[in-house]
Amino acid sequence: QWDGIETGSGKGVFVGNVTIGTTQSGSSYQLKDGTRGGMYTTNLNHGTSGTGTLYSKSTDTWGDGTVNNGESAAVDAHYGVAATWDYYKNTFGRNGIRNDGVGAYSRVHYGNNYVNAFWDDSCFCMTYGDGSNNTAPLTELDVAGHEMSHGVTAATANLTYSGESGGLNEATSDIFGTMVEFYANIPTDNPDYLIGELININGDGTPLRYMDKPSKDGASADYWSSTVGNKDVHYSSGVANHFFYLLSEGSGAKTINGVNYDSPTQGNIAVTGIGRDKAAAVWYRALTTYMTSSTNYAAARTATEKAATDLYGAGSAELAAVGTAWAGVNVGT
Ligand code: ASN
Ligand code: ZN
Ligand code: CA
Repeated sequence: QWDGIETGSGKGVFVGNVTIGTTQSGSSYQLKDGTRGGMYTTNLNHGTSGTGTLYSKSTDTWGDGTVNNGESAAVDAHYGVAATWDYYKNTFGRNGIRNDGVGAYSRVHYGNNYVNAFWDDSCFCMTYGDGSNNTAPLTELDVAGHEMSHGVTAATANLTYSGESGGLNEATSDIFGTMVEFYANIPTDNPDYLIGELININGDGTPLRYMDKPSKDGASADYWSSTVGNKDVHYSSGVANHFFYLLSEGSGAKTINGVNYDSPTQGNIAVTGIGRDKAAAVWYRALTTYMTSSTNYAAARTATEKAATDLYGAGSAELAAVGTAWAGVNVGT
């Protein structure tokens, strides 16, 4: 499954036991992948600026799965970049975030009690906080895929990060973060349509976001309305996350990998799913071919319909499903 030369052995907080791409330099080993654009992982050691210190040690064994061992979060981050690289490469032939063969690097242990992770185009890097009390790192796989996908969006449609285009930008990250999780399919992270289900960010075991029915988080929109663009981009994203779930899996109740979903639709329209791989192919083509910085929900419908026509044909069931799924979230033409 993996493209890299996995020489190191690691145990992450969330990924568990994994092999990771490392580099031998003299008598030491570095958390630097020999392939995948040379991506590497550094330790900010609670600082908030700079490149951080490249992880380096005398053995090629990293982390022990506990948060007390700072290498464990680094293993998660390092694995997350590899999984995201491989997903885009093997699914779409995309050669890195910018499709230029350059690997992004990751910084872990940002600041103190920092409950977030973020992508930054200016350093072409991604960064993870350690969460509350510095004991709950944000280094879950769908978060890694989410953040790196912000880089893909910036390099393609460049959806403006406010209003409806901002919701589409955020949803694009949730969609591909989720696809990375399904692609990796590791035993410690059962793939699902939930975002951040392992990091316990709410302190009560609930995920950060739900794609089948986004309003379950108490704030996200299930359906388009003329005011949805006034919401925070992490809530206006709900419309597109919901669209993606419906297009993949269809409306109504369903159990996938032991997780129960129940996806409603506007006016109870019945949506038949086309599967997540086809849905992701439609979104990726729309993102990289038709969406622009100012794309709103109505234009996203048009973009995905063009993409589905390109991929599956003008008379295809896939194209019809795209229209029905958008209708199901109240996005007309
Ligand atoms: N983790 C957040 C996100 O990727 C950071 C932000 O607010 N941009 O959406
Ligand atoms: Zn985001
Ligand atoms: Ca997830």
